[in-house]
Amino acid sequence: MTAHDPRLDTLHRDFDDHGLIPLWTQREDLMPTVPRPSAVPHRWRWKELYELAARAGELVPVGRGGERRAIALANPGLPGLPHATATLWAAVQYLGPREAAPVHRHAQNAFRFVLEGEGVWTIVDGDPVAMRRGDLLLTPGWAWHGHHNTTDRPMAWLDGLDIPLSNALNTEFFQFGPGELEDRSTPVHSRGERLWGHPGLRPLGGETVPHRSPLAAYRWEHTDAALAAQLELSDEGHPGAVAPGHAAVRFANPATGGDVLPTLRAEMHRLRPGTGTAPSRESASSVWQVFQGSGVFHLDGRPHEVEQGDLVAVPSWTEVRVEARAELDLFRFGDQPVSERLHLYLTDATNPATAPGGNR
Ligand code: GTQ
Ligand code: FE2
Repeated sequence: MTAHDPRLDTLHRDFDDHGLIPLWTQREDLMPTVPRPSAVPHRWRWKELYELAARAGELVPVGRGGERRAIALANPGLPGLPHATATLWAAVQYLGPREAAPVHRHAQNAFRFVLEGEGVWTIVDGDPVAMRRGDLLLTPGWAWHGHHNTTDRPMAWLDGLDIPLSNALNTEFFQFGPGELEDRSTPVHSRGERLWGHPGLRPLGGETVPHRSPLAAYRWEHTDAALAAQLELSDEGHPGAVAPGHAAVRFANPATGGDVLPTLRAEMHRLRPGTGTAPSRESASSVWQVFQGSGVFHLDGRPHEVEQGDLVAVPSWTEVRVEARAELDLFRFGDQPVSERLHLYLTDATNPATAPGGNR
């Protein structure tokens, strides 16, 4: 068999006619030596996002059918798709004064992270959960949820979901709830927080399912205090921070210590001004949002300046290095629980293919 044998062209055409594709023409794309995502590293400016969301607020009603005034980050490497990375949905959701988003539920896992504002309650399986600046709010798969704005000001926040993953696996299920939100009460603390929101204390009567955090809200005052304490301890010479000047926490299911959602990990990082992270890669994708401060994301060596609210997509195996200009608080979420649980999670330090005697 030679490359010039005309029978080879005929064979390839016949493959095509029979719904077949040979490995040898596509091996490098199908099975690259390291992940080569179509999604690209990218930054979105919060200022621009917010302004566009506000315009949608004037023109687009929230209601049954469309369900949410949510505008997704669309990765330029995935043209036409509302995907931030191959697996992650990240959107700005905008709710005008006194507006309500109808109750529904779906198999996809969701959370909200609040950059600014307050006065919206999200009702998760009948438990009203206040949304305030710096809070992480969970909506696990199949939980009923609707949101309502109790104020005369609009509010916008970040939604994170595993929609693209669910699309890839074709595991999408969705159900409408009653049109009207049944409970418009506005408690400061949700029932889940009253039961589970006390550090180190597990309620003896608390019922849980292992894959679902019983806590729907992670409050900024706790996250902030945890990060501040890590930095203080590290100043005093004690271990605990990731590195000098770099504190970080993972949001955890208080019943299991595991990730907050089966498919999504969430973290908060604090970097002192002038500090930076070591460059790293992993076989998982993330989206970062600047909660406060400013800095630079170096993504595969290219610098992207960021300020408050800006969002950054980091596809699998992108090299990331973060530098803080002003003290930098960063929210991050990613699909790490998926690759970890499937034993597919590698970093540049643990990639066996870089061992001697392997790849050229
Ligand atoms: O708030 O329920 O950004 O169902 C995408 C899908 C938000 C939500 C999104 C959703 C929601
Ligand atoms: Fe939803």
